[in-house]
Amino acid sequence: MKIFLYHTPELTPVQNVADCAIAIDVLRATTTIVKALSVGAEAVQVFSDLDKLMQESAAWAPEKRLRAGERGGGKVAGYDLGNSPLDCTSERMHDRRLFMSTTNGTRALEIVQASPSVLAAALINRRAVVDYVLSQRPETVWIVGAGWEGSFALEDTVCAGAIAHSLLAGLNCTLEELAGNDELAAAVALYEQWKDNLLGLFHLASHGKRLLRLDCHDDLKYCAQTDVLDVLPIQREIGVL
Ligand code: 3SL
Repeated sequence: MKIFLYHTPELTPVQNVADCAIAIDVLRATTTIVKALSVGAEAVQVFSDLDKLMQESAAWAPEKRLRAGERGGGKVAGYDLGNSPLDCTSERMHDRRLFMSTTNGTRALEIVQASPSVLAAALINRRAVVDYVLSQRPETVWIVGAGWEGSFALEDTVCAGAIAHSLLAGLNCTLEELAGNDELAAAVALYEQWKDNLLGLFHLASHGKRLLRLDCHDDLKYCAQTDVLDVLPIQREIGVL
């Protein structure tokens, strides 16, 4: 198995597909997807484009859908939700499809949607993602970080490192054998340095700071937890997890 890490959708080579693609937006889109599914959402359908989301979700009965829209960290006017995992309660989500568009995270999922196997990963479901990869043993795995508007993000990179760190143990192989590119090796080193203080790393991260300015302290704490939900968001049709 070889794992390649691409820090942003823009850096992901779209002319190829990997056997398995893992999209990460720890702050906060993939954390929110995992949380929504854990409390009974029927599915999460992702869109980079808000107009397309509105068109497709209009075909669903209002009591069977929720619309989540985030731009710049805030809720888009007219949507039911923004992008906080803490808003995903079972009362709201149960048996409803979550139609979701965020600034970067849903773009990361879209860029890899042609892969035969597409997963959404965050720290909270790291173990479930690792167990799936270990059970399937794909030859090539791409991890795609959402980043922020084309730039590197610490929180997505450390999550990629957490996944690779756990796969190294599960496969009993060396980093040299597993790493497909330098980015993956650097992500493992980042995780090893910060694994006991992930919240501290989020406070250092530019997107963490952006969310703190928006008073999202509890979101940061929630997103910094590791292996707390046994949920595997996996694409079952294009754009639907
Ligand atoms: O960029 C995104 O997709 C979002 O996750 C950003 S935010 O955490 O909602 O600000």
